Amino acid sequence: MKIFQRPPLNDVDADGVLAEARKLIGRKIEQPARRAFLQRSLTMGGLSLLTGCSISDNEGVEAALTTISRFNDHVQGWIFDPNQLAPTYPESMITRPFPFNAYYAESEVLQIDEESYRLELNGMIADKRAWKLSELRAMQQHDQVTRHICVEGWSAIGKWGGVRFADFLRRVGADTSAKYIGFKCSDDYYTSIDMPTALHPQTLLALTYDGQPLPPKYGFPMKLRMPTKLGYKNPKHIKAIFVTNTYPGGYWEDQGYNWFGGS
Ligand SMILES: Nc1nc2c(c(=O)[nH]1)N[C@H]1C(S)=C(S)[C@@H](COP(=O)(O)O)O[C@H]1N2
Ligand SMILES: [Mo]
Repeated sequence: MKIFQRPPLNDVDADGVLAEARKLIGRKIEQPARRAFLQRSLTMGGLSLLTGCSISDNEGVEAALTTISRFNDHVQGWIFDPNQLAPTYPESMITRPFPFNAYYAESEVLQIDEESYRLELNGMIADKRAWKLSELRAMQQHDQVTRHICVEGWSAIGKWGGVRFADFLRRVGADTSAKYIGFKCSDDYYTSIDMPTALHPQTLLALTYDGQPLPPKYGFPMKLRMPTKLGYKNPKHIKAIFVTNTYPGGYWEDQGYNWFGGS
């Protein structure tokens, strides 16, 4: 499991790092509420958590800034803008092999049984009947080739296919005036997202990777794929989805990662 240390503030040029971060991240933050939120959350520890880098030495500061600059170059054009679509790419640009990441090693990836699997629904949803995988496969499927960005400093292009999450939410009668959608995963990971992102046309309940059923390491039987959000916001091995007005947090979010984590 990865643990990010909070460095002592006097070891680093805190003002310099924060000024740079605000310049890079802050530029796209138009809404006053979000600006206030980021100003509150972008503390020194928060910066190291956001970047996943130790900033207790010069090398760490360099790495943190490189990560933020990379965000600036590749991401800032769209990831912090809720009104834009994330870019899509030709299949020739797919990263092979696509990286695996989780809070544990690849050898510990769960093997979920397809026959007994049921997707559970809870909270502000009219029809809470559990779903079989075959029923989800019978809904209209969409494919997209998008970039996944992990705060550990890598990004990769992949192809995911599945049901538009907005279609699914409407089908089950989710209350789309609610604030949050929460996800519980079979590996005890958990996260939550805002309703506008849940309804975003590129948000997919992904059942396939590169045209094949989602392999275990990429989250079988399903993951939520959001090209407008950072990697840790994309839950794999989803076992339950709930709609709520009570802030559900998340595995990394509860350890200081930015909750919004994207557009
Ligand atoms: N269930 C679950 N989902 C998860 C994680 C996890 O540990 N467990 N890690 C997150 C992080 S930090 C990343 S970068 C991506 C990695 O997805 P990949 O293995 O398809 O690259 O999954 C995200 N979703
Ligand atoms: Mo990640």
